[in-house]
Amino acid sequence: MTLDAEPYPFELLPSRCALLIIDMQRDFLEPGGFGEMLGNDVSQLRRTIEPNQKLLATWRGAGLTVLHTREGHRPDLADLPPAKKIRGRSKTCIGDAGPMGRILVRGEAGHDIIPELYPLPSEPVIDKPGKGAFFATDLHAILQNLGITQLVVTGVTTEVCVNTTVREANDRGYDCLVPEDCVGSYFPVFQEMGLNMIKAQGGIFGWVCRSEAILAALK
Ligand code: TIU
Repeated sequence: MTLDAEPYPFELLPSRCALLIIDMQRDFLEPGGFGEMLGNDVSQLRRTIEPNQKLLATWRGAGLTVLHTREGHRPDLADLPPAKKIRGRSKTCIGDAGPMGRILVRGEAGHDIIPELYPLPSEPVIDKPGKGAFFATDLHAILQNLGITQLVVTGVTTEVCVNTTVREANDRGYDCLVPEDCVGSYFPVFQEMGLNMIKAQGGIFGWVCRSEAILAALK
């Protein structure tokens, strides 16, 4: 299956390709969460919900592999680096009480995935303490066990957790395809540059496409 993509067409191998949805969590997408606490406009991310829903439904319908990630920490915060905790000099920080429970703490309402994209029980959920999905997680082992060599990476935010994960995946030998309408940034200029950085220099980190190209290929 050949898909329209930049910098050149992407050869999709469905049985070897997983959909990896990054951090579509209430803390990042809903008012009152961690994202808004950092001073961000969450409405910038919400436009990605509908395209992700369509892609997820089609991907599930084709019987292909889906994985989800969540950024967050143990309730005892033992995996929270002090540098991450104090960065930003905010009055409220990770682990403190917020409007949706303790901010970015596993098990709290704000840490969970938004209902629109909620994982099925059969879909692995990777809890990650960092921005990249490979750092301090079992993601690489799970992908290897499944025979996955390609990733369609979606979610938020484009320049932070999506870019970090794509770079980590690329160094581990995965081909990454990023549908631009399914990733979002709080900052329009970072959205554009975050995608440019992936596809520049002959696809130095991977490919960028529209989700319609993937939907068309799977039909
Ligand atoms: N702040 C920001 O843009 N992102 C994060 O903190 N985490 C993710 O991107 N998931």
